[in-house]
Amino acid sequence: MAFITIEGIEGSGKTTLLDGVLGALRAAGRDPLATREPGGTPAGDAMRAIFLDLESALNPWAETLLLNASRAQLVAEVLRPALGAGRIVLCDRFVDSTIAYQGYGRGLDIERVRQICDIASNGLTPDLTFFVDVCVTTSQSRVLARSQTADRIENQDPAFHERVRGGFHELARQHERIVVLDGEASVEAVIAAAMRAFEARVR
Ligand code: Z5A
Repeated sequence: MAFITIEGIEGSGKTTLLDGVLGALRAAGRDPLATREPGGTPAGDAMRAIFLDLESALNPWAETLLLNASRAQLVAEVLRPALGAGRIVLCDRFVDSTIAYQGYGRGLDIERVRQICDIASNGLTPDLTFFVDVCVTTSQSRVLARSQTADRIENQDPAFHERVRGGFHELARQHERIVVLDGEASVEAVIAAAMRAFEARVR
């Protein structure tokens, strides 16, 4: 049983890494579960749609509460049962994203944001977190290459994404569970570095 989260700014390669780690674990005979935030449950997916919709004029605290409503549902409906059954769970984003985006990015009081996250996560903390780090220029060129239309968060200016990236670095300095991976390296190198960290810390 292990709870592993993957963090980073948009386009950093989180989903690519998650797929790579999933494949490596399955090849090793494990049965991991993969999920993501916001979303991962029917109710959470509906909240995700509101959260990303350009028409949603969300107040930053409403945004924070919405993300954490989705999280509370995911913890109760998916994460706790899977971990209780002894599975390895990989989650694309978790509490660190809220601290980085709503705390550092939006500028909300970080202690109050953390208190809301604590209610939603209900004591669940990752055993290991991969922070896939890329610069904002790389992030934006990857996102643009994928699609010309941006969601509500992608639409923020580069300074917002710089603050978010700085927030993830600050969290990595504070928490030993967070492993910083160079997301500018090749896909294969990022996956290999993650698997080395997994074997050293989780196995
Ligand atoms: N959000 C928030 O504000 N607060 C919260 O608490 C939470 C979330 C939980 C949706 O998240 C938004 O929610 C997100 C933060 C906010 N918005 N932003 N920004 P999401 O995780 O669903 O969406 P995302 O962050 O925008 O993910 P993404 O764009 O799908 O990026 P990714 O998963 O990190 O990247 P990827 O899809 O794996 O790769 C992107 C491209 O780069 C793709 O073409 C890959 O082939 C390529 N790639 C990947 N790795 C490499 C390497 N190593 N080299 C070269 N190219 C690569």
